Amino acid sequence: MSYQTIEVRKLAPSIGGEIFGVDLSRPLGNQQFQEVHDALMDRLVIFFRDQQLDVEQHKAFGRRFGRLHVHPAAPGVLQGHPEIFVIAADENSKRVAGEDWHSDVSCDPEPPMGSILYLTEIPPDGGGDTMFANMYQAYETLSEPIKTLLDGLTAIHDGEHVYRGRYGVDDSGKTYPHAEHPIVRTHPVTGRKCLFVNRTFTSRIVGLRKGESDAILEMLYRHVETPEFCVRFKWQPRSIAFWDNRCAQHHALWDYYPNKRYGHRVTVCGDKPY
Ligand SMILES: O=C(O)CCC(=O)C(=O)O
Repeated sequence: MSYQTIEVRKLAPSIGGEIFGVDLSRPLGNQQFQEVHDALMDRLVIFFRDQQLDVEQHKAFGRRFGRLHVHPAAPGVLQGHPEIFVIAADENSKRVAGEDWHSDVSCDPEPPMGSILYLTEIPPDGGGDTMFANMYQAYETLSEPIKTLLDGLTAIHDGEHVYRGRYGVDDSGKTYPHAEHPIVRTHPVTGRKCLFVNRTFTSRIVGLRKGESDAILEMLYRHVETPEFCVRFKWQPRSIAFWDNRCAQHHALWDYYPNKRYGHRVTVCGDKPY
């Protein structure tokens, strides 16, 4: 990849790039937008430092990539901004978002293409890193017999066990999304195949006995977490991470309790996986 308007520094061999030369509070010109998009396609997750964004500027950056997604379960806590998903933890938290490996809201029939997280408050003693894993590499490093087994299989992704009661609001009578997706999906931009099951949302493989499904999913979840597929991002106040949910999974480390960590996420809608 060669870039004219930005600089991209790799953070790990196969995933993660830190982007320099962009001020995300201003509208991106067409060439810079294209280069940021290319960097995301190439690195799967891209990072920006020292950005100063208000909520409207954050949403405007997200809209450059597509329609904004409204979370199916989290109550919009920023008045007038249902597209802002608040990421917050402090001494009263019982859990935090993304504590296990996942691809965002994969239980949606059309799961989000990407997520743009902007953190403004970081735990003072360190911690709160986010890990990202490359799902192209996860697929490509499976043995041929396992690839053959998985190609053509689908799995159910369920929101019910993740979201029911989670946000402390009365959700009786509410239904949460669930969807059936191919276990191996094709990225609509790069055309490459990637593994698309995750520990948080995927509940079973269609057509297999429960024991078979559980065993294969556990094997795949462990494979996804292979350290060589990962990059680990250390946040600073006003850093941004923008990840492609179609080909990367992530895991937020909660090793900083009872300290505070705070930010906003804008999520870009995606398409039905194929
Ligand atoms: O807090 C983080 O670093 C990521 C949280 C998360 O998993 C998410 O926004 O999907």
